[in-house]
Amino acid sequence: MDGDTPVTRTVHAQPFDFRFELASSALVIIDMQRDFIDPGGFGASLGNDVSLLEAIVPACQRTLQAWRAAGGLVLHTREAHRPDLSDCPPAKRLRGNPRLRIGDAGPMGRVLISGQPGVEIIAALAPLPGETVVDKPGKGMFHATPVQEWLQRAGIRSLLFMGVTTEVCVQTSMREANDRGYECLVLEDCTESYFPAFKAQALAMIRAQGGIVGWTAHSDALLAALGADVPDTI
Ligand code: C5J
Repeated sequence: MDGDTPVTRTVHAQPFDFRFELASSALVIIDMQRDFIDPGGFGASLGNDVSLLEAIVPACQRTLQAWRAAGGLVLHTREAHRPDLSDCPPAKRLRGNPRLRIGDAGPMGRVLISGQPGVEIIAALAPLPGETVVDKPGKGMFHATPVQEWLQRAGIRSLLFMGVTTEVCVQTSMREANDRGYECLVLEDCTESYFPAFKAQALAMIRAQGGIVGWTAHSDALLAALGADVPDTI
């Protein structure tokens, strides 16, 4: 922890340096769940190349370890609905892939339903006892969840994002957070899309116009700001 005197940390980011204090920051890990990432899950069964998403796991793991070692707060989200689908509007369900919709029986249980194996966070990033896990029925993490109250209670002002997919749940959550006044940084090598061009464009949009939605940075820059060991790529 920062101790009695808050220490301001500086991450070399785009479009300019991102400053935060550990005690008023949370690392938000969006939807790193088995159905999106594991071979043999829902994402793979729809023909997506999940190896793209799997590839960010080591960087996420390293960043999470460094963040935990520094004493930072962690919030995990999962995209998940109630078993009776009462929180899944038809507009969302019916626009999904007709071959496998939310609530259907998929390769890892019912697709995007709380409590099903496919909704579990992958083992490499499993939450520790005491870390908060929020099931969110929307793409954004504030819609129909207690996230805003949780962040306010914890005195959080800055959010650092990892997870999938960049242009859907990560970007939506970040935009919602930005509108609520949080300072948001997305870690470029800790987020991914099934469509690399969408990831590149989402990151470009976030940091455009002087950081219209927030900042982006490589995780090595965060590790350096935390005083953690940085691989020799920076
Ligand atoms: C997430 C999705 N988590 N792409 N969901 O981004 O539908």
